[in-house]
Amino acid sequence: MESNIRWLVFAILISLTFSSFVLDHGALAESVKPDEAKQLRDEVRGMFYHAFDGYMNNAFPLDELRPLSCQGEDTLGGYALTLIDSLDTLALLGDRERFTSSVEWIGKNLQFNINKTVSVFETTIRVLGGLLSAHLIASDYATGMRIPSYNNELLVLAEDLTRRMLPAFDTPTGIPFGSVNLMYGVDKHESKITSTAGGGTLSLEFGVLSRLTNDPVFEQVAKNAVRGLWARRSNLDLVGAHINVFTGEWTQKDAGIGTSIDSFYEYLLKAYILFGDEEYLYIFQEAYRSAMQYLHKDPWYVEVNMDSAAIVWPVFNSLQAFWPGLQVLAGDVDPAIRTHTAFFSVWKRYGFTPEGFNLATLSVQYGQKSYPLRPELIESTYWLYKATRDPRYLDAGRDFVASLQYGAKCPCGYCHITDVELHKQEDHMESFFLAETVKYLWLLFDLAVDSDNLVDNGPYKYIFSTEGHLLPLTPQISLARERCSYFGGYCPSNSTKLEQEVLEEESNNDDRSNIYPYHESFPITGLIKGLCPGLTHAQKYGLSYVLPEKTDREDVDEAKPVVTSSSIVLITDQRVGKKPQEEEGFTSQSEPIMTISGGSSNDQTGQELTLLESETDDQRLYSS
Ligand code: DMJ
Repeated sequence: MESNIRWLVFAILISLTFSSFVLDHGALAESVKPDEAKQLRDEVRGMFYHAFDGYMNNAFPLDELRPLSCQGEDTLGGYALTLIDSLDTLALLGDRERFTSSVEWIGKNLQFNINKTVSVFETTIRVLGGLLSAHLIASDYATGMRIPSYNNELLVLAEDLTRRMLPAFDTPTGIPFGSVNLMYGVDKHESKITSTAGGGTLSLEFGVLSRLTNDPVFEQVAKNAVRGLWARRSNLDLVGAHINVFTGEWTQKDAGIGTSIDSFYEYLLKAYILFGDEEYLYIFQEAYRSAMQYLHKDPWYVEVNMDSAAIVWPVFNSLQAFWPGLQVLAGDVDPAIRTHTAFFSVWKRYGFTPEGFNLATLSVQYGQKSYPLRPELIESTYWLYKATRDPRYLDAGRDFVASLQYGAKCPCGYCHITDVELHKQEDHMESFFLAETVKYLWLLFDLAVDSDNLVDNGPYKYIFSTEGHLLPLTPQISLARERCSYFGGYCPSNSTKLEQEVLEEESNNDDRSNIYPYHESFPITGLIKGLCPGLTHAQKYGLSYVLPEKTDREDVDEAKPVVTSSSIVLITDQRVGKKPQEEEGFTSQSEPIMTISGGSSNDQTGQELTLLESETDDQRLYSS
């Protein structure tokens, strides 16, 4: 009973705060008009060059810029990281001159035969992804940015780099070590603990490399790592945050959509869209459904124990903010809109999003006060604007620009904010500021102006890697080209139909009560251009979903898999709306290690909310 009350209080507090934030938001000035959107786009371009030139003049060829002191620092491998991460943004901005000179410099000067131990995850998403996307642009007439003298130098580098990372995958689980030495392989003292995002966010880059080199090994090891992680999911279809790559035991059992896990979900869906590999889709659908069941406290998301679903961290963390963008890609737009509004309310409150915002105390989470120029909320804003064309997303964009210009701009670039309450600047600029943050901002406003850019009006549909790198659905890469995707771009042009027409046909043709409601209630005009006609949802995706009869936990294994189509798979119990007992409060059998007392200005209850977990906040590993 007491736990029920606690849960209720928690929910009421969140929704009260949420509505007051929304009211604040409603008090905004006039909406962004086309002229202002153009000005903002140009301002964002100026932001890019302030930071890029600052890096080139003061830090290059070191990895990253120290924008306050106008110096550089090696932070990853000592290989001009920020330049590599910026390449496709240069191309997107149409800067042929700098794109060409940068590609040429990298082709001539970069080498990976170096005695450096690097993160497999960071190296993959920032360096390998940066090289591959630039290669695909520089080598292709259709992009309008082909470099005549280019001779696959970046692809050669990408392959060399990835081969140097392969020793990391030599583990009993297939899940790679977190770090590898580029010259000597994995050090014998290397930690065997890695994050789920670290092991499960390699499939796009490794898959593209396989398709460009005709060597399947890269794609195979990355997929094997995903299988290794997914095979160890809990009975609730949740994954934890950290795992031992040798024993396969979870060393951190907090499940969530943010820190340490985020891009694991992202790459499941994107790997399916890019490669047409249905195994990724099936895993995504199960993982997504479970996330929405256990982690989603509409409109927020919490972290729960992966086995019991008991809430352990009622905290918004800034890495979660990519999720609404992913939901747009998945076609689940309604919850994305609500969640974006909630997350943006945190930005409005502080002018930036802190790394953590506690939903129980409604304050910045202790030890998580900084804003390191992250792109996630801006990325989701772009996707939601693309999907809905609702001008409120442009207004949000204007707020992002204002905060960055007034709060983060510093002499040679943009500074991290160490404390969102005090707006204190720190002398560091992560390379993803140029790879992602500025890129998504520019794309947002360009979409409002004329969308005449490579992504929105180019020769291919593009998938963004988790570092914002552009990976095109070209015939060479995408085996999905014959199928219909949410992009609708692969339907023969004379056979596309409006979403609504397809839905109507489907509802006439089959019993949709058993089908996962992917296509229901789209308030979308921008993203989904058309779907191939005449196919049911099941035919399009080669699978059907059947709700099992039994819903008790003990019965789950018996309930899955249910094979219902000739071409494969599954699905299990949906148990929609049913919460496990422990989720209703913050109680469990283990000893509490931290308590948060009520009494913040927004918490009128004085209730004590107890957080449970075996690691404190500060002890947790974070992915970038
Ligand atoms: C980037 O390196 C990537 O977006 C990654 O997926 C998460 N962390 C940073 C941005 O916040």
